Amino acid sequence: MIITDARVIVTSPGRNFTTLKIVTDEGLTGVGDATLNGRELAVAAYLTEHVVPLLIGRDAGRIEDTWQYLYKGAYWRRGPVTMTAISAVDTALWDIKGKQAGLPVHQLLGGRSRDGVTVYGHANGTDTDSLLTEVDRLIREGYRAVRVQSGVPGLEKVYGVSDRDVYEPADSAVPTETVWSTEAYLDHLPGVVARVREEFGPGVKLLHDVHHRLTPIEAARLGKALEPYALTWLEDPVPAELQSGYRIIRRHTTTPIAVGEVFNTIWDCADLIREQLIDYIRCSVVHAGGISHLRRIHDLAALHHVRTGAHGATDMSPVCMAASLQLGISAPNFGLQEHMPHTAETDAVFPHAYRYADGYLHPGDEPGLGVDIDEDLAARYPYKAASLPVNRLADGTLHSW
Ligand code: KDG
Ligand code: MG
Repeated sequence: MIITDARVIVTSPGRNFTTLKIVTDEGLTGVGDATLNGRELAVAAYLTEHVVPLLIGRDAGRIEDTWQYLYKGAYWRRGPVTMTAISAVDTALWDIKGKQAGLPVHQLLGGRSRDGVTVYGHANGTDTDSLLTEVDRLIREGYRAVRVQSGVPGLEKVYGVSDRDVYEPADSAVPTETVWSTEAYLDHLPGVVARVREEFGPGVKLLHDVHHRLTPIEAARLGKALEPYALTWLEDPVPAELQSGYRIIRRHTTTPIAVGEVFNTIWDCADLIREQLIDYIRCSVVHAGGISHLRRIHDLAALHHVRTGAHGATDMSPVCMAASLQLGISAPNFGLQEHMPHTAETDAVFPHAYRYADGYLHPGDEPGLGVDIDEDLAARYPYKAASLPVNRLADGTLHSW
């Protein structure tokens, strides 16, 4: 089966998404998510200028060879733009392979290892009372795992929290500037988690995302303070460019650690996994080389007692979510899948077979990934520049967001 066309579609049904659609001579098509939040057009250009011309005329069945060709053939390896583009191609080719076989992709990955993919929802509160209301709502909706994020007294804006209905951090063409205080955060958070645990008991899995803001020794202190409340994971406590930094956290606390949403390849987490410095690896299909490469990361993790915890914020399109669920239902070391539901407009642009029920997402049994893009509808939502915020300390120093 030969690739005859590949289209890059940028659409903004409430937020920006970049999608690759590959077309074959036999009429089968496949889709891949190519969304890199705040840098959507860079990936679109990379695909259009440098990848699509190479795809035309290739055998759509040669998924591995195409991955190697785009990775090794670029000479400039890795990086989020390159790897997101490769992810899109890889995912679309798996979609086509599944349709050709008449099977959902998880059947090509070894079949189901479980009945449903356990998801965690987001409970966000500007203060502790509103956070408790949100946790209660999610538990009543069936969630067994809840990520808790809270406002911090003295800080106007904190990652994960807003007073609007839908939290969307990429909120302005020029990055919004927010002020950060590690001291205020470390002082406040343990009390918040204590309240949530006290209110809801041991039956619910609780998670928290630090969003890359601490140093290893600060993260170690936080992990220790949170031990009595038995978090399922503390996410991205420290920026992970320096993987050895995680040794310091590990030395001091038994709070489990989850990392990986900004990683692009297995090399970003190889030491973290091999040294068992983390408990959950959170790479996504869209940013970590597609189904082919993420499966390798998961397999390395499985050998080292590390479970999966796939990133699933709203900037992973429904195409990424569909692919993530195909992996999640089949991976032996699956842990949790993040679930931050998309808007109705986004769901309409990306019709999909997956569905939420009682704390689980189910990928469905449609051949391929079970997702598509409605190109006519997509054309009605033009791209709108939107960047993620930046953080500064009170004295103006730029800090990780
Ligand atoms: O684009 C950035 C978001 O995907 C990220 O801020 C969300 O940290 C995140 C999470 O865990 O969902
Ligand atoms: Mg995160």
